[in-house]
Amino acid sequence: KKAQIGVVGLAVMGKNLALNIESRGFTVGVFNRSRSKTDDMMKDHSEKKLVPSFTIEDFVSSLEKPRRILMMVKAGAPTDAVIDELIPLLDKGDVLIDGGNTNFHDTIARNKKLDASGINFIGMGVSGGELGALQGPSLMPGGQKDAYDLVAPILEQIAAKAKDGKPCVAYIGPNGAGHYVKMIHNGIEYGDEELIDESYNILRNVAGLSIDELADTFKEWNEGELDSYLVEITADILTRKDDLGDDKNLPIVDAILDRGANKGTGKWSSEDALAIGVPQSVITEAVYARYISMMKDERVAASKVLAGPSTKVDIDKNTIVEKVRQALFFGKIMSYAQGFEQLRIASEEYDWNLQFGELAQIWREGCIIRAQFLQSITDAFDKDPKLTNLLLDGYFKDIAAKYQESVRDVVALAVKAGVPVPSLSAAVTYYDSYRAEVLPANLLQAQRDYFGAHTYERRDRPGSFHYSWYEEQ
Ligand code: NBP
Repeated sequence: KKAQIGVVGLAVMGKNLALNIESRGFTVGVFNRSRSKTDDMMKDHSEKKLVPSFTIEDFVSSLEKPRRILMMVKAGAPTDAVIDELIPLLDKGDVLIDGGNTNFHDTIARNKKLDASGINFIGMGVSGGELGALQGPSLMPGGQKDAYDLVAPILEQIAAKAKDGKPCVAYIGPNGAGHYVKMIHNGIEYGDEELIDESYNILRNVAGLSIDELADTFKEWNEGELDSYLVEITADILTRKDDLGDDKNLPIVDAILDRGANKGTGKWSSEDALAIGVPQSVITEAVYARYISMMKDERVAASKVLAGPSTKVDIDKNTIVEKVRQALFFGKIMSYAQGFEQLRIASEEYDWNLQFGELAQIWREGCIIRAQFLQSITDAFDKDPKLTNLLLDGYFKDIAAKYQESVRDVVALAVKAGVPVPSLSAAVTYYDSYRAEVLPANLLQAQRDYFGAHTYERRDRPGSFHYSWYEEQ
């Protein structure tokens, strides 16, 4: 019997997705460049409906037609190498899915190239890490709609399910739309993490909460409107002790070096925000926060020579915790408002017709940013599918109004204390910019017209004007 779908690339993600698909009753063909991964997988799962192949030719012929192939290999050149090996073996109508963390520009180019030979190409964002892949990830497939329909029955079964039973997968849009949405998901993830990390830093290093008090605080927060996977794991992390060093009572976070790494997807979302002209400051500050954290040696040296504030700030431990909670939620709202604004503008720019409510819906479970909060975003777009900015939805507008005082207090406190809050301050700045009827861009336009004759528009009449700056008045 032929396999109903094939998986190429059996590292942790490919293996777990293949096992997930098999567990839903499908026969899965499996192939990996180096034989050892396939052998290991078959040794551990010999009783399962897996069809191993050891050459790419055998793998392709092990699949029923039209063939459905899921690639889970390293993004970039390895993905191109696998595609180039597969193309001559595939037929018109086959569906090739790239589930790697691929840059959406690459997906647009590959979709176009393959479409010319009649082979469907789906770029699919996969979120949820290795456990998600095995038990139910959030899936963001983009490509030809007909091709999506051919794989939808499988994807719907392997995806995570939200509380209302809906699978966390939906057709995102043509060509690179799926990988774009995954990229924004990852950018939002950077923002969420940075906002949590800044909140932790203020509570620990300005308010002086102990590590146990902090763990309890995050645990409590996870029971309210901040209920989310990232807050949940943060609470757990803060309870854990070092397992390697001499002091087994040392909190593990104090054993871990403060250099924040990244694999580039947050950077991509900021790059595209710049490219298409969207203010995406909360996420971008989160990317910068990782970059400056990497400059550990420079920071250590600078810490010895650069002065901080000399005044001690006075705070009441009891009120600060709730203020930080509100500031964190406010920051999260600004970050998602920017992320969804970017999706809206990208949808026009790249002609994707994205369904924003559906995107929030498929992020409710399975992925790293899963949170109760995403239901409120789904509800907002259900009420008004054409909503220009999340902040204009009644629910979010009211929370922003209610919590703005706290975020102002917390950011002011952090600045006074000399503790960096790049994303929280970007959040309140975005709020104040977005709600500003007048910004000082009038002066900017005068400057541009002065030095470069770039012209300016007027408040009282249409048209563009140039002022005679170099004439005496
Ligand atoms: P890796 O990203 O570590 O990739 C390893 C796989 O790529 C192996 O199967 C390897 O085969 C194969 N490969 C390479 Br490298 N070069 C190849 C080539 N030239 N030809 C054929 N195969 C090649 O694995 P992963 O962590 O399982 O991730 C797979 C994809 O899923 C990546 O794009 C990743 O970004 C994405 N992703 C990962 C996560 C996560 O949480 N890890 C989440 C979501 C998405 P070999 O065994 O022969 O070396």
